[in-house]
Amino acid sequence: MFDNLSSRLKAVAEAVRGKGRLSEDNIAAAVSDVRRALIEADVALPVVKTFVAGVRARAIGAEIMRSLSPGQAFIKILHDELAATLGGDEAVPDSGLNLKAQPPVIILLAGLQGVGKTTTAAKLALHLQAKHGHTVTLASLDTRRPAAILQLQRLAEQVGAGFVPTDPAATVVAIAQHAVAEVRRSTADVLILDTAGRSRLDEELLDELRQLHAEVSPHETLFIVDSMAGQDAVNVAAAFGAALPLTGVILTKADGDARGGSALSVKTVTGKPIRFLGTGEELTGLETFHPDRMASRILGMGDVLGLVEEVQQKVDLDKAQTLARKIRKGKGFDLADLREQLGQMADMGGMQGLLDKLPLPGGRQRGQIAEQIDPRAIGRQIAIINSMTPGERRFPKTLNGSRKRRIASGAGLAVQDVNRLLKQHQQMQKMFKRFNKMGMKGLMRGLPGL
Ligand SMILES: Nc1nc2c(ncn2[C@@H]2O[C@H](COP(=O)(O)OP(=O)(O)O)[C@@H](O)[C@H]2O)c(=O)[nH]1
Ligand SMILES: [Mg+2]
Repeated sequence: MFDNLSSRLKAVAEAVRGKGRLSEDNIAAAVSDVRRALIEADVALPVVKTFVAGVRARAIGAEIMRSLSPGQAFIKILHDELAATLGGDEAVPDSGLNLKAQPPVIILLAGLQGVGKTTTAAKLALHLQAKHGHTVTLASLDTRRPAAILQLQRLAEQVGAGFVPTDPAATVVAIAQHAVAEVRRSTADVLILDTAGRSRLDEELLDELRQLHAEVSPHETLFIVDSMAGQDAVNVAAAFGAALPLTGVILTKADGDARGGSALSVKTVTGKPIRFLGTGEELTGLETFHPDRMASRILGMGDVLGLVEEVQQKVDLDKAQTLARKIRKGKGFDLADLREQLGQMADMGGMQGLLDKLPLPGGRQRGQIAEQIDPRAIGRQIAIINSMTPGERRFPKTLNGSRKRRIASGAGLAVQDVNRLLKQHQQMQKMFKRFNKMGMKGLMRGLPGL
């Protein structure tokens, strides 16, 4: 996702990091590299201008010249400017939507044809039902295409959401009002209205939406845009933004978007934050959008919180919490804990997707890490720990050469494998210690060294 933008900006950051001190000259060079990176990522020109001006103003300010580590300071500036451009720090509820209203809460989805409105309606229903305890009903206002109504009905069945049948002869407003009445009679508390799109912008569509909006007063009016539309998305977003009081944006097909230009442009153009990213055709492919975390991810600082969330969904929460508590209390992280972590990693599978969120440089190093989380390698590490006594797991420093040899042969491996595991464990211990002292920031700084 956004690989092109990400690798270009990471390269700029790397180059700056290498400089001991920043001068006005090398700041100017870095800023013009940033500009080029944004243009190549297909970011809208006015956004490029604002972004570059923001970076330059902050970089030239005393802030960076006086700082002890100008390279780090420049990366921080890039990060903050990215986060601001992607959406600023407006507080968004965990669910990604403002649903605190008298039910039924109505969510209207609008956008061009083929951008993923119908798919997103089902994804949202699944998200709200599975993670936030809502009961969702879907209704289709796409009266021109019977296939579109059927598509939504099938998706509703798949995600276990309610569905209000559409009378293709009725007006869009009448269908919506009927759906609202049906939902009032049901136990559902959220109604998602999927609308028709056109392949191109046209006034008739915008008029229909405007009227619909006025009649049903949705709580959330979300503009759905295809991430790969690049600069085109900007004009469409502006037109929808002018026609409808949008409350947010959902950027679909981010999984296939190497450039990232729409993500950076759409907030500025519509004035509304991205709320979700569509990240695949399957119905679980929806991510809540956090500007700050996305900025870190683009710069290769990792999305550690996103990672934690994802892992939480996949591993045993209790065990993770016990470990977190133990670490927080400063009770060390012994080899028995490591074995548990490794076991969970082996259970998780699909580690490749998680790699995206780790603060790693690309290329070779990423490949090496992918190798390290190879399930067979994890199995070997667990075998080593299994060959130790409980006392040795607790106090690995007590291991001498002959014990290491015995453990290695017990696990069917070489002494080097045992040493490598011990070293890795030491590094993790160090990292957790730093985490205790410095919180999340310390962890972020610790991870790239792993
Ligand atoms: N890769 C990918 N495909 C998507 C995503 N969202 C939707 N699609 C696909 O885009 C196509 C059009 O989606 P649809 O929901 O029918 O668009 P609509 O015309 O706006 O309702 C379908 O083939 C979807 O599977 C996404 O986030 N990632
Ligand atoms: Mg549709």
